[in-house]
Amino acid sequence: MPNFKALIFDVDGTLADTERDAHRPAFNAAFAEAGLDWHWDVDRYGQLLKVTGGKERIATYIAEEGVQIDPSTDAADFIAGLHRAKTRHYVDLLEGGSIPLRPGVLRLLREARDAGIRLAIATTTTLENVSVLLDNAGEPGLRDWFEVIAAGDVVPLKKPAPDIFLLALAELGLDAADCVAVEDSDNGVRSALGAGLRALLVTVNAYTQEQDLREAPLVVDQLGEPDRPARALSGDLGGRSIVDLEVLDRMHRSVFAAI
Ligand code: XBP
Ligand code: MG
Repeated sequence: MPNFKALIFDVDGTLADTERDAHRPAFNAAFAEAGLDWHWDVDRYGQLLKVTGGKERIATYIAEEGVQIDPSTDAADFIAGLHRAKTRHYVDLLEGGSIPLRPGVLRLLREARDAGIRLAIATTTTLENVSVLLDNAGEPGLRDWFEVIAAGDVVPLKKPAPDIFLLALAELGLDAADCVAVEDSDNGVRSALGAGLRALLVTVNAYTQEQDLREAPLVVDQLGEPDRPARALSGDLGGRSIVDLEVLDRMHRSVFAAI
């Protein structure tokens, strides 16, 4: 039986590769619908990912490009309207079922659930977006596997601030030392560590593989499946070829034993 009680997952980039092929096209569709000539290609979007949160990302783009907004419109309302349209496009896209969970995600969730490990989410994106991802992941009822879904604008500050992980911990009623967090990015690592979640697994993706993730005790390319071994980029899989509860338990014990 693992020594930790809950797993807290990030969503975008961690549960699924949503950024490049779902969030990005949804932003572009919203811009086109609003008659804007903005287009975020894969590289530009990668730069903009330094800012978490869709509304915050649009505001950053406006500032960086020096875009002039009609002075008769309230900038926050304008951004919120674009973001609502973006969410609509995102939901449409995911309802089409085109974004699968990353390798090993369902396997690890199932193993944790069967072992009585509690499951939670701490994400910057909206509850609507989390729900549509989980509801279209090919596992009926998957959303209900998560006891806590902390998402979006419910906290004052988004990642890299620790607020959303602190909220997930409060809703679980657990100390950080009783949990393992799973993230994909440097902003997520800072957020989790800021909340005291030192037992932290990072599964990188194309947008985050070059980031400085040294503070995480274990970094892998993906969680792995029996026919698709996981590779440790830093830290130790202890000779195993997939990230399972045994790997996470060893990582958790070594992090908290070191205190
Ligand atoms: C995810 C994000 C999100 C999505 C867009 O960060 O930054 O902003 O890109 O979501 P993390 P919204 O994985 O660290 O939580 O447009 O719904 O904000
Ligand atoms: Mg992420």
